[in-house]
Amino acid sequence: MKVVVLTGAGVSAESGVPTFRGSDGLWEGHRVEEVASPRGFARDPQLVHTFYNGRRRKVLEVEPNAAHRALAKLGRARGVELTLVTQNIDDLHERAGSQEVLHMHGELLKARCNRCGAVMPCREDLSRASICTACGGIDCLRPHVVWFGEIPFGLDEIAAAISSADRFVAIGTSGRVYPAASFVSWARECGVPTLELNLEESAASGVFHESRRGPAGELVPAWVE
Ligand code: BJW
Repeated sequence: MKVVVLTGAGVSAESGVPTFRGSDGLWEGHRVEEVASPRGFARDPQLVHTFYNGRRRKVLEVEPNAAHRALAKLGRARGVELTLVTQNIDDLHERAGSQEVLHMHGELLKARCNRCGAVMPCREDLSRASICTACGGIDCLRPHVVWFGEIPFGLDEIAAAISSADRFVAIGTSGRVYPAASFVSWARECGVPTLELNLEESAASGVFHESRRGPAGELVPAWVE
């Protein structure tokens, strides 16, 4: 059975990682779009570094939860071919034991050089003074993440996996950010049954064949069993 799972911020919420569009969707008075866009980075790189440095420190403090563990178990289940796509930039799926996680919006624990294109591990704070370990350039590193207006990673692979899937499941995502928000429609167009697991109704709930409401830490293990 081929299963495609798309996860969003809600899957890491019970680990203590804040979602984007929670109560006010703001970070210290800035809209997410201001700090997660190439224009925002060009305007105020240090502000953007500070945003990601804080999130990197937070992610290094937290642990995977029952939802991450249940998805890792699903990936090991006999007869299941799982494509795990996450919009999350944390590494909690990997730390729970999932392998080959497709990080369509990038990874917080990596940096990328704007000058030579190298991608490198990054567990420390980034700043304008950080030096690229590949080319030696200064003030050329950025978080290895996908900002608004940039093309997400792995879209061809994701589209192929959805088109041949037996089931598509979206967990803890608001359905407000494209193209991930369109995956459920892509699945339906291919005749794939679709399931949503979310604490609340999302912008895409109406498109799914079935929606279940509750915390991912409860819903995902119950679904995987
Ligand atoms: C729980 C829970 C619990 C809580 N248990 N559930 C106009 C119309 C249509 C599209 C556009 C438009 N204008 C611009 C666009 C495109 C734009 C876009 O979508 N904008 C929208 C805002 C309208 N998209 C892009 O620019 C993308 N690129 C693109 O389109 O390229 C062009 C192209 C693509 C493909 C083909 C051809 C051309 C890039 C988008 C990049 C998004 N980047 C971010 C930042 C990444 C780095 C970082 O993390 O900082 O990605 S933004 C942010 O949102 C982050 C997330 O991955 C993403 C999605 O958020 P998510 O995961 O859904 O979180 P929340 O907070 O929104 O929701 C949490 C959910 O969890 C809620 O539903 C809760 O109920 C639930 N929940 N606790 C279960 N315990």
